[in-house]
Amino acid sequence: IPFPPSLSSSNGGTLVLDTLSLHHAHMVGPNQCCSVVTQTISAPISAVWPVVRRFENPQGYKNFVKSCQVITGENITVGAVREVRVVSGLPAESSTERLEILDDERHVISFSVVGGDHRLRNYRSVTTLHSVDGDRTLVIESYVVDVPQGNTKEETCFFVDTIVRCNLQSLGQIAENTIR
Ligand code: A9S
Repeated sequence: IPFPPSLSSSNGGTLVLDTLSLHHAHMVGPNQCCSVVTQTISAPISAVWPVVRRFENPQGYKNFVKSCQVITGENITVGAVREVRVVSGLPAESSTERLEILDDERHVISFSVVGGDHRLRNYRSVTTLHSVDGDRTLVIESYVVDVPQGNTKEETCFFVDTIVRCNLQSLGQIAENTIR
């Protein structure tokens, strides 16, 4: 099932519509949910991308991450796996995540969850950056995830949207601070 359904055909011709159908179209199974969160940042891509692209350092802007270790060696390329430790107070302690896309030209990063003690099985997200007026950045982050036993799609999306929104707001503050 293409995502988001109403924007899935590439008939708009604008950059954002093309990007949505290219990078943010997920296969969504019957027991999965998907959503997209956007954030506009008052800093150029050149200030945002260096923060987002660091697969080995998600704690650079994700406040729920306590520490991170890449367990596949020095090379941060597609297939690299990181072990993320989560701050206390969340229904999780660790998450094992695989780098799926790292495109420095198009400013696309994607990872999938391959393990951990949390409830977000088969989580996969794609984050893309888009220049707006040269000096601002539009961040688009979409994801798909299994709906955990005992939860609804709505509850799951609400939980994940909240985390992603926090992450992107933090990213914005950090990038905006680097250009001040
Ligand atoms: O890390 C991200 O980019 C996005 C999310 C939704 C991460 C979620 C999380 O790391 C917790 C914050 C610990 C919440 C995972 C994988 C599971 C959770 O329950």
